[in-house]
Amino acid sequence: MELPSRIVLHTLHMPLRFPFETSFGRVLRQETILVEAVGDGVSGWGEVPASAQPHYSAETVVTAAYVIDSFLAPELFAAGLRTPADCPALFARIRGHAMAKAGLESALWDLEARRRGVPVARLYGGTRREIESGVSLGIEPLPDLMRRIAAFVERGYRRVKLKIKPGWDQLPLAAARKLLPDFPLTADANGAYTLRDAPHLARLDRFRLDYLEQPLGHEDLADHAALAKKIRTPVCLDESITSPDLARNAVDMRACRVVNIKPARVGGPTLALRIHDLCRRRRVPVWCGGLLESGVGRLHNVAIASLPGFTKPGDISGSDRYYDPDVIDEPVVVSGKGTIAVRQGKGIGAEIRMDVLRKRRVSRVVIRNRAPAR
Ligand code: OSB
Ligand code: MG
Repeated sequence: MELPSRIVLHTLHMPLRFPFETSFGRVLRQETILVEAVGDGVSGWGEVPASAQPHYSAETVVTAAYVIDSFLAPELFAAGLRTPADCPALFARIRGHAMAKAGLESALWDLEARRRGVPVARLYGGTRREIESGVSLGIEPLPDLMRRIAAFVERGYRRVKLKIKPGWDQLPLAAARKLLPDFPLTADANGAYTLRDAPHLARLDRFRLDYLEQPLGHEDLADHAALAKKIRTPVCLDESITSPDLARNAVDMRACRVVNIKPARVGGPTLALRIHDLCRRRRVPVWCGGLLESGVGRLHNVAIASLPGFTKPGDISGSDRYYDPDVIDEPVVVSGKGTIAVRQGKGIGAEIRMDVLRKRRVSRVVIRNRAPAR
């Protein structure tokens, strides 16, 4: 592909409509980077939903901006690419920094799709015209949580996930199961338990969760395999799956029976598709997770979730779950039957609201391609 002439990093502070609390902390504002790849007057957009603190992963918006500016963009401008699918090979010498790589690669996919006049979902190999939506609900007082669950189910959402931690698991799950006797329900511990908690986690089996997400630490693959033998609920991994190799190892050693694919966590769309493909060959269902993305990352996730192996509703909710206003001109909306349309317009299928971007922006870095035209 023709390289962009410049890359612009827009760091935004996006206030959340509601505080979001997980086993690792409570956030009131998401910090994210919108990556703009500009070529011939066309802008392609990607997102680095890294947040301010290295709690979910080691990255933050500051480390990601540094790595894109100092290593990834120079590598891209020096070597060029045939297609954005070459990004993982091009960036292989730079270790880690998956979200930084993902943001840059997705901006290139959007740029390429807009130049060709096709939806980015088509370039990713998407096959569905709509995806099933689900919602991830944070830790909050039980009455508020119950009201929120009821509201999302009422609006058509197809699956509800509750954040849990030691001391906050039986109670919310029992209440949710009582409210929704047969509804797809899941729980996410974000690594808050250890293998010693196996007998306790086995007592969650009675809630018939579709799966239990990341119960143990992100490095504890063998412990997850041991836990999986002690509980009936299928284990799903999130934080542990940082690459196709880890996904293959986790599945083959039976550490999990379900995989949460977050394109930002695994290093971008191409690696997400590779994990999708290897799980599909092994008949392991996958679903698309999120990291509180603004509309830009959200629309890339919708496009990726339109691939055939994404057989479970994931964490892709409407724009209004977190933000008002969102940075895209046509917010992501969930239909009354709980689906989100895969955009058929060019690229991600929306334009950026420059008024919102300017209002939320706290820094802007321009990285120019100074290499002679190739
Ligand atoms: O573990 O899936 C997670 C949000 C931030 C960090 C980690 C996680 C989450 C979510 C929400 O569960 C996902 C979303 O709605 O984007
Ligand atoms: Mg998770």
